[in-house]
Amino acid sequence: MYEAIKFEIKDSIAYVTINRPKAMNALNGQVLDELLAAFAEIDANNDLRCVILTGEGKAFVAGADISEMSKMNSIEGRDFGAKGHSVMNNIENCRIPVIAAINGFALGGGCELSMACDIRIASEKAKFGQPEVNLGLIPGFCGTQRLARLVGKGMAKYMIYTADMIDAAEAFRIGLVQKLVAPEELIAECEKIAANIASKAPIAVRLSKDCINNGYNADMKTASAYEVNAFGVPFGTEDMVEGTSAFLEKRKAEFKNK
Ligand code: CO8
Repeated sequence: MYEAIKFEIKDSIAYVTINRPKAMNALNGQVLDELLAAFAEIDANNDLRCVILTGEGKAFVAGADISEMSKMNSIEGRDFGAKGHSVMNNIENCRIPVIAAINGFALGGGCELSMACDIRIASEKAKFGQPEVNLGLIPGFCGTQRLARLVGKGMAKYMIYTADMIDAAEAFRIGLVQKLVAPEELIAECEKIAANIASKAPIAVRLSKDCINNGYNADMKTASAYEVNAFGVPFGTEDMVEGTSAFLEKRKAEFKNK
């Protein structure tokens, strides 16, 4: 069913791997369609707890497919941009956390894809950049917005106007990635983080994600009201009873997503 991506489930973790290594995993229409399908499957599967998104070979994703874009007119370009936005929004709003395991180049649409994920863990060999102005384009998968929100307006403008590539250490320094690891340890480290998240109360993780995503762009009063309401939701759930009882009984909680 999937050709341009690989989609696997092990235990409660979904693995999505962009699989066009000969084209540096460039995002063409087919990859975007398959990502939409995979994340719809993930959202419909109540047994999953975390997603690891990575790229096959030496790139995470080296951007949108330049060859495909070079033939588009402005309406097709707009439609392609809209599809990219749907993918990024579906990942950002996925019911469960999504970890980007950044194994190599994360450029243009690839950097934007990583920014739609909840957490970015990078190989020490990864490279980041928004090189669109080199091509007469602008970041079109919401990079102008997400990059500025993640690293601040000044650094986002510097990266986008100059198109300079930055290395993994610099990406870590500016807060674009949360952790750097040796290349051979990347997936194992992401699995460790995913397993840790999977051991927590799923409803609480989901509500926390909701609050951060929905509150981040709202004013403090609205965001605070959102959190107050979300805080009330888990009261009385089986998992809240289990979590609080386990603490009081000095044992490890076993959550059921109920
Ligand atoms: N699209 C299509 N093909 C690509 C892309 C890409 N983004 N990146 C690499 N490839 C292909 C190359 O053409 C090459 O193909 P072939 O073997 O057939 O010649 C193959 O992948 C291997 O690439 P290189 O030989 O260039 O490998 P290097 O190791 O020398 O260099 C780089 C790797 C640095 C990653 C280099 O390939 C590169 O600079 N790639 C382009 C990076 C780039 O400019 N990305 C931004 C693209 S624009 C974008 O992402 C816009 C997002 C928003 C879209 C909104 C739509 C409206």
